[in-house]
Amino acid sequence: MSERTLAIIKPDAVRKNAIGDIIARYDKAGLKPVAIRMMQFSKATAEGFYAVHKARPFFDSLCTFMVSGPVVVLVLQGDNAIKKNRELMGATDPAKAEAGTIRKVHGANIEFNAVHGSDSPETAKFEIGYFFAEMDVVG
Ligand code: IDP
Ligand code: MG
Repeated sequence: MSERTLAIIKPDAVRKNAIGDIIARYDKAGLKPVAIRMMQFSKATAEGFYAVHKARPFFDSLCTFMVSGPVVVLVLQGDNAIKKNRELMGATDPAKAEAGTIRKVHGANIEFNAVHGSDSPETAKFEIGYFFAEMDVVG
């Protein structure tokens, strides 16, 4: 079933000039970009996006990281896009991620882990709507 997911190339990956490599991995996996936006998060943008993690001990640090430089926000479309992107990303902690996954290749640690990906249809809907209007998405 074709579906959409939200991906973010985080500030650490943008800083190390990995945008092209990461988008090429989406392409090869059949995850077609249907919207792309480069932006600098404000604190409020980061806190709203990660509101579900508000009670976690790493919340403030995570939000500080996410505003530390520009990010690339994408909507990816394809068969089982949500699960497929989670597999392509690898585990949250790069040390535990499978070889060849984006986080294994580009992540430094459990916080600076290169990419975000929606984890369910409900979060994908919220996250896509957080950054894009329907008219911003093609295909
Ligand atoms: P996910 O990105 O694999 O879905 P989540 O548990 O949703 O992982 O956490 C969101 C983000 O918060 C992670 O991608 C990572 O950047 C950061 N994070 C998660 N767990 C920790 C932690 O234990 N310490 C520091 N940062 C964390
Ligand atoms: Mg998550």
